[in-house]
Amino acid sequence: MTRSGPGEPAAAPEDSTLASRRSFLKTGLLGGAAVAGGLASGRALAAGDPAITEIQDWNRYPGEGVDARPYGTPSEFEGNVVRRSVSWLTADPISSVNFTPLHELEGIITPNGLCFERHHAGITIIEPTEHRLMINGLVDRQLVFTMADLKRFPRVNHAYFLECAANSGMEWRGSQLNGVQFTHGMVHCVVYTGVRLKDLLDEAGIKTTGTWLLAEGADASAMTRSIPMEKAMDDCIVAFAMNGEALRPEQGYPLRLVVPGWEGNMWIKWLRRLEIGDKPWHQREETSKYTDLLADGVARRFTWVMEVKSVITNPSPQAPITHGRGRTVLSGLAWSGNGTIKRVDVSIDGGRNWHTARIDGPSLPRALHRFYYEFDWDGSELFLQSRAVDELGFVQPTKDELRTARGENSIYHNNGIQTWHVGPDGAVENVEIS
Ligand SMILES: Nc1nc2c(c(=O)[nH]1)N[C@H]1C(S)=C(S)[C@@H](COP(=O)(O)O)O[C@H]1N2
Ligand SMILES: [Mo]
Repeated sequence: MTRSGPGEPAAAPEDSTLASRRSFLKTGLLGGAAVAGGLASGRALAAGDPAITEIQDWNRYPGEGVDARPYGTPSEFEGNVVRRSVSWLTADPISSVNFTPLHELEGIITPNGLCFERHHAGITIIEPTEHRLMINGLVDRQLVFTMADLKRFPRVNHAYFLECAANSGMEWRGSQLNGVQFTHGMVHCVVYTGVRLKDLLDEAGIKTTGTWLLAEGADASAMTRSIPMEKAMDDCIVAFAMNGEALRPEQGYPLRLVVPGWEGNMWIKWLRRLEIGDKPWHQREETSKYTDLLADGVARRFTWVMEVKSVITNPSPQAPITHGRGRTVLSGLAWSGNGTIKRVDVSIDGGRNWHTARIDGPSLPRALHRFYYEFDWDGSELFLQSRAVDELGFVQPTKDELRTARGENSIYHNNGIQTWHVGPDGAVENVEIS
């Protein structure tokens, strides 16, 4: 390395450095922040670094005016920050999935354009003025709402994670996909705006025999799931906005069901109908799919809650350590369908020693939590793991513990501890050691 990294002591500025600094001051272009960065926490102010000693084009010419992008898009230099799919996973993109680039994101909120997509019959395009939500079945009054009708109910705002029950499903029997985007990217966390499902159900008047609700989508898959009335009356939202703007077409525009903490499949997109009944409907998505085949051949059904889980997003296979030894920031995400995350532990030696990570940012129930662990990397190989504990005291299990409890046949509901191997060169690989 020619310049000292952040983990190494900053060298005293040499005379030549001071000289170039003085000439910079003369031109009147020196940013105060650059000096502070160079002397305090950054690399030593190096002579002859044209990135700081030369005036760049962006410093010389004015840029585009306002309205160059009426709907703003990310910097052209962030073009690699995209959803990605795995081509061999599904036969056709209309019934497929892509993945959130977790290793490229900060904080707890997923930008709308990066929320993973899971469709069973493609992205349905709905004209909002023609969209209707119907409530029928065991109710006093069968009702139909337009979007305008719905927006006259009191609104609520909540940040919630959505995790597909199949997230990490490919990893049940061993490590397989080399990237946190692919092993854990079927999760996103969004601030939803909508109306309480309870308010709509109260308006219809649920009969005392009405103990189950069937939610149905307006897409060609007519996705349908049974939801127990206690959950429907508790915290479910009929949402029309995400992160402050209308739902994206991929996420169910103009209306989707939000079922906090429960598996993503129940969050019906393009929501068109709510039927009230006295028993579950046993639809395809709650029998053939989204059930857990146990070791004895029995399929466990209705495992709705997404249990406590975490993963280190950086470093990870798509985000290796490139700065060499010294000061290193480890970052990750934790979440639980049971509420908030109480603690996250991090190990850099494959679970022998654990350190309490620092949770930073809002700690909201059933939302993603961001954690950090800062350490000095000595350049030796590491086995990185994270283990979350939720507010009910549930501890994220190892994959061996999961397989002992549930056998080898499962796909869904894998909340096991993930291990990343870091080599001396900083390259990261998906491995399994426990
Ligand atoms: N109408 C409808 N709703 C749906 C689906 C669908 O294909 N059609 N897919 C479900 C599944 S399996 C998941 S994991 C989530 C994915 O939500 P997202 O695409 O917003 O990430 O939507 C659920 N709701
Ligand atoms: Mo899903």
